[in-house]
Amino acid sequence: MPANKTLPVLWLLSVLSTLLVSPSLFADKNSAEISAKTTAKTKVIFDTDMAIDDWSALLLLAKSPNIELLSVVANGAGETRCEPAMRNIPALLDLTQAGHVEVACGDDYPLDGYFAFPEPWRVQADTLSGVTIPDSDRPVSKDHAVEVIHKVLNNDTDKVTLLATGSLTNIAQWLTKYPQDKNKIDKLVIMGGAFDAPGNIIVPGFTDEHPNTKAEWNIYVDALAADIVFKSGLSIEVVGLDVTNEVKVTREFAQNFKKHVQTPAADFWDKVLDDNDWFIDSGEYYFWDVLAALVVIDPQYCQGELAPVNVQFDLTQKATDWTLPFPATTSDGKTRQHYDPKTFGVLSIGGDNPPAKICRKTNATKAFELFTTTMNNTL
Ligand SMILES: [Ca+2]
Repeated sequence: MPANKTLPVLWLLSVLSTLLVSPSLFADKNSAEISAKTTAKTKVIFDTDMAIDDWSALLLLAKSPNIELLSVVANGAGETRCEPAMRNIPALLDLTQAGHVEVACGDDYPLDGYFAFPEPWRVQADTLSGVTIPDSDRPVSKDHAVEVIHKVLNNDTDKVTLLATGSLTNIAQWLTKYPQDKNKIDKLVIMGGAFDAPGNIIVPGFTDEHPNTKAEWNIYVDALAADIVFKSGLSIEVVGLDVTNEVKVTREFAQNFKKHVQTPAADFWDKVLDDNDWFIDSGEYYFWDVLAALVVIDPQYCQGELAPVNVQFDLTQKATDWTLPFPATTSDGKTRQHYDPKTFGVLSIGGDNPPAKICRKTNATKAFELFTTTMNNTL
């Protein structure tokens, strides 16, 4: 009996002496934990309007070793329309090694107002800029994007990052219908808005006479949705024109990218760049959505400050010149209203909304490098 009692004591002494002479055991355990944390993938729901810059953001997310892409949703209020988006998203995913991704679409029109992207841009978005890729057999959900966002969030125990690179229509509708889901969100990264930088609504050859000099397109097409989002209390990071102006797509970048092409995703993107050489030469093409995706992949790409963001929208009695054949009622059954195009969707710092992080600076050189290497990885 005495011998048996001494065994645990001896074992404890042995363990203690091992630990005392082997501090590396602690170090190894700690570094293993740190390694596990740093290699944990960020789970992402991507809300996109599937225009030229969204395609590269989608491929980048799907190919990033740091990202687990849970869902990709679109709507018809942004640049693309639902039907082509539901064809193009699965087809682009097939150019990557992505596993199952929930794909769905939402409403065809913004929450309110009568504003839309110029029709030629929408045609280009719907047709992948004329670059053909095979159709996919991946399933597409028949459910509304809002229901799919809710389902995906509730199927997962981890917190999820939202990335929105189109109108905020889906996100606003989801927040309104399922406010209890907010605690499942790590953060929402938005490509949209302009603060000190000029807006981008006036585009030569398309919208020359437009009176709005301050808004950015994603906020402009559905400012009521943006207002709901900025009031929500979600942790928000805003990748607006102030910071995306640092990541202009140049001919030098396109030529360098071409030299590195070695995957189907990169090959597709190289063809898109070839077809858009006029856009690159115009000096008006920036990595808007790509930078927002990079902020999701690595927060260092957003350096900025916290501030409340106010969204402007002013009712008017005058029907706008840009009135399209929108339905007279909104999706929640109210009469669709007219707003002043001059001020619609203008963001400003101030007001009572919870603070959001405004991205002001990034590392453009590293951003382009990481984009090129990720698009060409063969993981
Ligand atoms: Ca977009």
